Amino acid sequence: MYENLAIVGATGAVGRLIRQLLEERKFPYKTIKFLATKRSAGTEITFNGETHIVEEMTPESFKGIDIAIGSTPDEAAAEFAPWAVAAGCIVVDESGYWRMKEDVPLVVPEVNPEAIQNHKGIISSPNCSTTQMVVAMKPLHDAAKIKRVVVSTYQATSGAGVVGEEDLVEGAKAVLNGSDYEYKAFKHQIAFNLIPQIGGPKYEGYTSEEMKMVYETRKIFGDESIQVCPTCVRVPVTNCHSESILVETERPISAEEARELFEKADGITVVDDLGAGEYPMPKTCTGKNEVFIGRIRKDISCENGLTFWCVSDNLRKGAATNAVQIAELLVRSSAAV
Ligand code: 2RA
Repeated sequence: MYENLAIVGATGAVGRLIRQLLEERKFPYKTIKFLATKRSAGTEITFNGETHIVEEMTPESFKGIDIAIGSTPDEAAAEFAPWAVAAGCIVVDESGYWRMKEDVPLVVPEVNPEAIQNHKGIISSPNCSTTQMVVAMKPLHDAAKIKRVVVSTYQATSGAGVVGEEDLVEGAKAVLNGSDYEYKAFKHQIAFNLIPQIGGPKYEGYTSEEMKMVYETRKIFGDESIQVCPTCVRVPVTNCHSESILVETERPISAEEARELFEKADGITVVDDLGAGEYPMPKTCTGKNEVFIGRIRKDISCENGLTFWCVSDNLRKGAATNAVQIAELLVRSSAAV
C-alpha cells in the first residue's frame, strides 16, 4: 500500500494546485508532509483542515515515504529524486529534468497508463503543451494511426510562472497608462503582443519548447515514426494553453467520426458548434481538469488530414492534475497487487 506522501515544491503555483487537487479528489493517505527548498521552509499551510509546516527537503526527508509528488525547477528535481529513490520512495516528477531519461516512464494516464509498470523509482509528467496534445491525439491514433502532426500553440503567461502572469497584468497597465514596465519573465513586451519564442534555440531553428513536443510525443506513444512540426507562441492570456492541431492519419477520418471518437475518449470534452459561437476558450476552460476540443473539421488541403482547436488549463491538466492522476494510478495498482 502506498499511504505515506510527500509533496515537494509544495509552496509553488503548481504545488499549491497539487494540494488543492489532493483535497478535491479525496486522495487516500495516512501521513503527508510538505517539502520545499530552504527559502520556503517554515511556511505554514493548511491541508484537509490541519496545519502543516513546510520542511526543508534533505536526503532524510524521504525515509518512510511511499510516493513523492514533485513540482520544482529542474536543478531541485535532479537533486531530490535520487534521495527519494534511495529511500525506497516512488517519485512522480513534474520538472523537465527526468522526462527523456531512458529508465523514466513519461506518463499521461489517458494515453499510456501501462507505462507506470516500467518505473525504476521515477515517473515523469510531460510538459504542458505536450500533455493536452497527446490526450487529443490518442483516440485518433488508436482509430487511424497518426503519421504527422502540425501544431501551433498559443501559450498562456502562467506557463512562465507567477512572474509571467505579473508581466502581463502590470505590462498591460503600463501600456494603458503610458508608463514604463520592466518585463521579468519575457524578453519582449507581452501585453498587446505575441512572442513566437518559448525556450531557447534547440534544433534546426526550433526552440526547446517546440522540440519537447516532438520528443515527448514520440516517447509517450512509443512510436518514433510520428512526425511533429510545432510552433510555440506566448500570447497575452493569463491561463490555459490553446493549440491549433492538424493531424495526418493513415486512413481518412471524417469530422463526424473524429467528433464521436473525441466524445467517447477519457479526459476530453467536446465544445463544437461554430454556428452558435461555441468552442473552447481560455476564459471558459480555466480551473478545469479536462482537455477541451472544438472547431473539428477536415483538412481541405489534404485527403487524410483533420484539424481542430484544443484548450486546456496548463497548470491543471498540463501539470498538477496529470501528476496527481499518475499518483492515483500508483495507488490503484498497489491496491490491486
Ligand atoms: C511554458 N511549457 O508554458 C512551459 C511551462 N512548462 O512556458
